[in-house]
Amino acid sequence: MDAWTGHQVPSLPGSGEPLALYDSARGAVHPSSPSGPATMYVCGITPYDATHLGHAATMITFDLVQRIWRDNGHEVRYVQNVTDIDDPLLERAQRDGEDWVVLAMRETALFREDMEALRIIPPAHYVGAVESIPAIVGKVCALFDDGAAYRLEDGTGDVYFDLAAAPRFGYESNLTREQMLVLSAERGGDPDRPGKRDPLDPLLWRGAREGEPAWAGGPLGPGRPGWHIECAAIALDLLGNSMDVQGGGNDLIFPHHECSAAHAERLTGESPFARHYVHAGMIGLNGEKMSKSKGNLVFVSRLRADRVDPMAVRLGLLADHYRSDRTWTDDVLKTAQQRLARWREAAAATAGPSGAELLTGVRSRLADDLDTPGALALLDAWADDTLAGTGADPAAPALFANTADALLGTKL
Ligand code: 5CA
Ligand code: ZN
Repeated sequence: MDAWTGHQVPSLPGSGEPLALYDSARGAVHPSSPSGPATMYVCGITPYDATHLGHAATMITFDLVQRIWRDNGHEVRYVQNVTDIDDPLLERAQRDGEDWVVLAMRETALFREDMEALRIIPPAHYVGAVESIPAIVGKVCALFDDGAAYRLEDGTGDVYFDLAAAPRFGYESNLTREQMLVLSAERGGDPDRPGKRDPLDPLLWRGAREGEPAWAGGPLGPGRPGWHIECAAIALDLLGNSMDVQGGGNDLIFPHHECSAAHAERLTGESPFARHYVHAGMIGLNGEKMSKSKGNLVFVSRLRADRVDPMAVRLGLLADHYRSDRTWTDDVLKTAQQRLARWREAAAATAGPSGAELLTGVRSRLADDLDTPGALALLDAWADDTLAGTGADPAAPALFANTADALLGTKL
């Protein structure tokens, strides 16, 4: 499907430092040193509701990864999916008496608008689950032929992945089996379902049910794809057997990224599927986790409708480190608005302290696992000094603005 429209990214003099990122599998920060093009797959939305600030924060995080790689001279191959068929979408459509296809189209369109407003560089490939069904069926059949999948013997036609075929299972999340069982039940798995070989075995293909959409599955029979194989199949087809970064929120560490790695690694015989599994923290509201059940979602589109500058939203979400679970409050927004106004004022000055020094500092902070609080502090200090009349570099204000734009996606 179509992505959204990108913006011109200013090029900066020189080049940045290699980007080091925290890898959930190894539990430490390691250099992401792409050889050739840098490849990244980010788990995108399930379009049954509007983009909230949590989605936005995660997309902004990986937008920075792409910006920093580009600043380092890498060609970036970035893929993002849309889970445009899954249980939550069907449940919401059913609840609201709406056609699930129309619901998905509408929310995906709104997401594109939000991403554009937030100046997120679009992925090269923006791919829906539905349009990927033939590819997914191919992968599930390959797993079947390889003895890594089995059909449940209850007449449903449901096909599961056999975790006995994944000896490295658990390396990505580093959780105990007890923790995995709890999270699997909470996050779309079905550990209590009778007939499975292992309670943690993930669904690959759901046989057709009365009243649910279904697609031809060849030897699998009619049905629809499981969630983890969707992301594994799309990434394998567009990025090859392995990639530099697989990204998403930290709610995807288990079971989603663990299972998609297990599927992909069995299909290719290569491990790891991703050289870095990178996870953004969860955004909450006023101290509570932002969730549909609590009804406390803050939508990007609502803020836009209230004439909040998307660049202030961006700065608010960058104010704390991407890996920390953090909350959105009126104060976070107010601080971001004040910062944006101050930066704009400073960018309009006729001279300021050394722009080259500022750029080197910002690049170095961001290369260190996206230390945005550190980068913002340097830009703040430059703006304060400039507004206090310090510094005589006439090229600095333009370089300041280009640095904020190219590396942080913040147009001043
Ligand atoms: N379609 C799947 C991924 S394949 C999915 O998780 N969709 S989602 O709509 O629930 O989330 C879209 C992206 O936003 C995912 O990367 C998810 O991890 C992230 N995300 C969801 N909620 C939050 C939140 N509160 N804070 C930060 N990121 C979030
Ligand atoms: Zn995914």
